[in-house]
Amino acid sequence: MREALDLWQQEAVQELTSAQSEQEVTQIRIKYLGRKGLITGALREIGSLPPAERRRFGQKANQIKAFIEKAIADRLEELRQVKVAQELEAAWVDVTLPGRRPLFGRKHPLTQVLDEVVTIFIRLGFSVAEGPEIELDYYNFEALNIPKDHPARDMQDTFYLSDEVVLRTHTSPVQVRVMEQQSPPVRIIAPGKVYRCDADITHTPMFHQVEGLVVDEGISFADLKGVLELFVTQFFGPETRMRFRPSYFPFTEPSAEVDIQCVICQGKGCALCHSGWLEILGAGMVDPAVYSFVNYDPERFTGFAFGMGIERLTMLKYGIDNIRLFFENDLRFLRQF
Ligand code: 2NM
Repeated sequence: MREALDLWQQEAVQELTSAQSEQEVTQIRIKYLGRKGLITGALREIGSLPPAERRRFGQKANQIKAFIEKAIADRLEELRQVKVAQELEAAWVDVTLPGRRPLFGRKHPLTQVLDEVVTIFIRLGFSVAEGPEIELDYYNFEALNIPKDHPARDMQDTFYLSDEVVLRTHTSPVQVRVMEQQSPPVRIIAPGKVYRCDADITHTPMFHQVEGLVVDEGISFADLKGVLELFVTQFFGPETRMRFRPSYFPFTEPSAEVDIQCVICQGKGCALCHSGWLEILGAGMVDPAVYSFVNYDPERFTGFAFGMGIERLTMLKYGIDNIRLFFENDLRFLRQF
């Protein structure tokens, strides 16, 4: 019996050494220390031994029981450490690798230029006004002194949604709406999308405009020239020359088209400008006929207005030769701004 105990101890140690999992260790525990286990059975047999041997045998069996319990606990701890080491190895990360750079977005070049234009006029004391892109014929044409038979109303240029409703062809109707709502002094710009029914090398059916309007007592053409001079020198640079050519708009009188000296050839004449000058905006003194639609007193108030296309301005500033690039969303183009 006592030899058997020694043997079980040796066997238990060997089995634990080769056990590779918690479950295998549990089987070994059951085999030796479970309710029907070998050591448990031996302890239960004590009563059948001669009284003189009971004490020594009991001590011996309990020693071996304690030894196997400790061996089991040690093996479990070893297996746990092996498992942790394997998990750490599997989750290994090289923290010295360079990170993956996130893709950074940026504002569209048209938005950048629109924001820049708006900022310049805000610093000059203008406020920003907005209005609907789907507009009544009345605000888009009628109140701007554009008569029914004017070529600007032609089906070719205007997206008509119904007899009375159009996609606005300029942002001037925003200014009419503001004048209808408030009396002078008015000092506003109206930036936004406008729509014209044409598409060729230089035109897209949707483009962006900024228009400006100043109405007060004593506003003159000199004020218009001063404001536009400040705008042009801030937007294109302090050396930029500017010139006015007489023109015609139904809503201004007198009217002018404004050129800047060519940004490419500085006025010598090149493939872009031919003449040395580039047209950048239209302007004029608001026609008294417009005031009659918004109930302004034309004897008391005068004002100027101007309008420019953001696509054209952006193309001139950055030397872009094709307006479609703005609408293709090719990142190789957009990332350059
Ligand atoms: C332009 C050129 C000249 C203009 C006129 C008005 C209004 F509402 F006051 F009558 N707004 N914008 C105007 C004048 C626009 O764009 C080339």
